[in-house]
Amino acid sequence: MKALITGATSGIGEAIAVNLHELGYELVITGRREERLAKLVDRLEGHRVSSHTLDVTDDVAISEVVAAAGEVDVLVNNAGGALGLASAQEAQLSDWLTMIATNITGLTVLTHALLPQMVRRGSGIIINLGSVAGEFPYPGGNVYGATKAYVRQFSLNLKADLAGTGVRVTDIEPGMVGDTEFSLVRFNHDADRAASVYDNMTALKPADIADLVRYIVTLPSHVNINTVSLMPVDQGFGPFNVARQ
Ligand code: NDP
Ligand code: 8X3
Repeated sequence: MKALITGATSGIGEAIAVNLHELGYELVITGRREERLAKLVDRLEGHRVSSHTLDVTDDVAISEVVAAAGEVDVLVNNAGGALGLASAQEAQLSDWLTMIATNITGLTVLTHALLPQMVRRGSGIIINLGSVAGEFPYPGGNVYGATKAYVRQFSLNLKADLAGTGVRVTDIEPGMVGDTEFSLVRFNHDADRAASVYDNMTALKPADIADLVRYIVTLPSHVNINTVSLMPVDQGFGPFNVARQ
């Protein structure tokens, strides 16, 4: 069995790679940072692992990696993230466009490229990383949350089209996951601000998401988990904000 994972250079993607490797999967790990990929290959002792530097916003690079990967049983569309927490009226357009290109277009192009072989084989699992931000709005979540709402609905619509093909699709929607670079990237590498997001609370860990992936891929082939929403016990839902005069 072979799994292709995007964004395997840190956080959730890396943990999923380690977990699937332990399960005996052959891996195709990808990400933009070559030295991180090399480190992960070393950690996995190079056993049944190939790595490709891949920016998911590059369509040509996606087709090259898909051609090199061969038959893929599990696609984990994990690459993505948030840029900034500014209100819509103050956000940078370039941040919005990058999130759309990565979280939406990259995931969509890669899925389109791998679907035909899965349908031909009559098997395959696509696991997308959505977020609770795709379901619940919060101030500053604007385009990030919207990209994850796309991931959720795209996953469900894929499932609708793929009924009867044997191909399965799951959208995993986590809340706060610590020990990742998510907040570091969101806050433009301001380490103190990123760390403060997880102050005095216990966030989910990348391994929690990887354990969920392990569960999903080991289910009998007639079972499809459509969506999974999970949060730290310490996280809840915000109140509506009210602008008072
Ligand atoms: P990290 O920042 O630790 O990991 C993000 C990964 O995405 C990195 O491996 C990064 O690799 C990769 N990536 C980013 N942009 C690109 C790109 N253009 N092309 C290829 N790879 C890219 O954060 P997480 O592990 O937390 O995030 C993983 C996923 O989980 C994301 O989709 C995120 O939105 C989602 N998520 C995270 C939550 C959290 O609280 N941490 C909660 C809910 C969802 P590189 O820079 O090497 O390319
Ligand atoms: C990341 C989770 O709650 O920080 O997708 O938006 S949250």
